Amino acid sequence: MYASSSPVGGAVLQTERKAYRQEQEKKMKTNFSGFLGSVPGVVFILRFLPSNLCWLQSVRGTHYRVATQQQRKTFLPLMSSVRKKRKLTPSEQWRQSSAEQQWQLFQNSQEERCGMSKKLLVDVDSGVDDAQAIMLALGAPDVTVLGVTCVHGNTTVENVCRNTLRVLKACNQLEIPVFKGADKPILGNMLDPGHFHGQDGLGDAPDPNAPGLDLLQKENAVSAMIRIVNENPGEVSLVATAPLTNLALAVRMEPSLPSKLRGLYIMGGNTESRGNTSVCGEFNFTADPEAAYIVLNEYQCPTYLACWEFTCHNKLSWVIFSLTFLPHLWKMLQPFVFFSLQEFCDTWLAQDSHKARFMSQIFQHSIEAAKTERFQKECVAGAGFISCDSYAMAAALDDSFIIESDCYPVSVELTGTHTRGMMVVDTVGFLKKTHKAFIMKKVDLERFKQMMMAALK
Ligand SMILES: [Ca+2]
Repeated sequence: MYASSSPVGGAVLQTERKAYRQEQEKKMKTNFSGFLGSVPGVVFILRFLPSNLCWLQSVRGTHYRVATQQQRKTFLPLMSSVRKKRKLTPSEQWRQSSAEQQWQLFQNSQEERCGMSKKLLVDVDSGVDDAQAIMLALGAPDVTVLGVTCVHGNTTVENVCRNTLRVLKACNQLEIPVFKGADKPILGNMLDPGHFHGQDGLGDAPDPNAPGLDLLQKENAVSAMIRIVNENPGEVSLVATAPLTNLALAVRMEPSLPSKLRGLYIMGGNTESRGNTSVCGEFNFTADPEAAYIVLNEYQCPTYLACWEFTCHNKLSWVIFSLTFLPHLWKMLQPFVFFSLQEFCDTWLAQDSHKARFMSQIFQHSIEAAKTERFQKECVAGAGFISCDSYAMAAALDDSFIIESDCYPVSVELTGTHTRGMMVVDTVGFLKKTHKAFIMKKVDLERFKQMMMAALK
């Protein structure tokens, strides 16, 4: 019997997360080989590595930090003086005060460097909603984006690279490495993405001062993905908001890659056969069904899916079209409108910041496209502000974001005339798969709004 929705699904989610972390901790602990001491309040264990480095482990948490031998020499005298509770001479007091400051600086620098921060690797086909997802990550505290890998999808992979660099520039984070990946799906040709995000994928609002492609890394996206995960085993959350070609190629090159991930967060697929690209196909899966099949079957790590219908059901409020067509009337009526009718998207874009102005510029095309009959038909639960990719990102950023999820084995239809690319949810167990994915059902929308607002501050 498979777990269905919460509270069962939520409990399974928590249990599997806990088990996965415990397993990762166990793996880390096996690398240690020594024991040193403790200070009151928080217990620390220092264990030495053969490479003349030592690991500092907070026993109460799950975070591991690295200290050099030189840094160890700095805080070891402090630890011993703190433990000896005798009256200190003025000279010793001065030395202890100095040591305490050094200790605090050491702690802060370690936490900043590799302690509390979540490590993300993002695979995109930017894409205005990819831009929104990237900005969500860059606006979140304690998050390190280790790199952005680009793939075909909403536009050509060259445009995707260009757009991604523009987003990073708007956020003043051009130091984040960007890698170019696959320019077409594993089989067949690139799907026509339509024009929801504009011809260039970023709202057809060009920037004459946009960063050039010379800023791209020389390394290919697929090998970069493998390298970055190998350098941070058990720590990287991989967020995929595009056709899954890069991820599929990566796991074929490095089959152990999924076992080294902290988690995989995907925007893609559908649960009710509702298509936004073909009759039954969601765009990211339909753009490369073989890649989606490989990823859903070979990534055995904790996997979280933000599917098309879910994003529609959890839309945010739009502008009030009928009234914004009449700005003078809207201005007169606004003071008398209940506060609850204030639309999120308006408030979001009206923030006085460079990021908000950038988003207003690139988002205008999508706002207009959303008024079309075609898009209205695509939406499952009526029109609204659906930032699809941001839901997968939010789940990766905040472990408490998902309130309710289904937990089932999933796969992808590869051969149907009308159903190629459709996600398959095995609610009974016909596929005999042991790995199950968490399919998001209910999320903390208030938290989502806060994260979105912070992204444009
Ligand atoms: Ca995307």
